[in-house]
Amino acid sequence: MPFKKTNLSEEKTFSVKDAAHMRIGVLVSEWNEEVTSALLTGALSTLEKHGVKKSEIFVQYVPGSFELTVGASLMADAMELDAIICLGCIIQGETRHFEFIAQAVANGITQVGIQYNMPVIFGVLTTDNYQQALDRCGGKHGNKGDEAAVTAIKMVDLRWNITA
Ligand code: DLZ
Repeated sequence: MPFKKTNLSEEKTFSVKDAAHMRIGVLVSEWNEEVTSALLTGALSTLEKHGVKKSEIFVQYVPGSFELTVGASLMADAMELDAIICLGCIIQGETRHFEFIAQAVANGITQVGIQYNMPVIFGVLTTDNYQQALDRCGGKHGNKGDEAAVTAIKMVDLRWNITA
């Protein structure tokens, strides 16, 4: 059943498939570490809540969100994974860095997914300020790490069960 909610942290358990046999990579940007570590906490607890074994979750770090693309490509190449969740936090500043990085990461993650025919999930916050980021990593707007984990499970299920 399609869902209309904008906050997937509240996604009901019954609509997410059992993820017991999934192998999931989680790639975390160290930039804005307070936020990305909270996204990671959310993603890990949601993966485990839906049955992914701790031993089948592989966490790696990259320096900044810009490196998520190559990091995801390296992970996809080196490991037998069913999906990769990319977690990052890009905050609008005075420079145009924000737009360059956000655009590059969105495009890059999409390309890695297509290249490896694997769900590569965009769990990257792109916010105007730090408070908005805090609101989305366990604050009043939920935890987007949870949402990225739910999305990964749903996409692996699609990958495994898609029929012509
Ligand atoms: C350089 C930079 C800036 C200005 N801002 C952010 C940010 O808000 N979030 C983030 O994840 N990374 C940022 N970076 C670092 C870049 O992602 C990248 O690590 C460097 O440009 C080196 O390639």
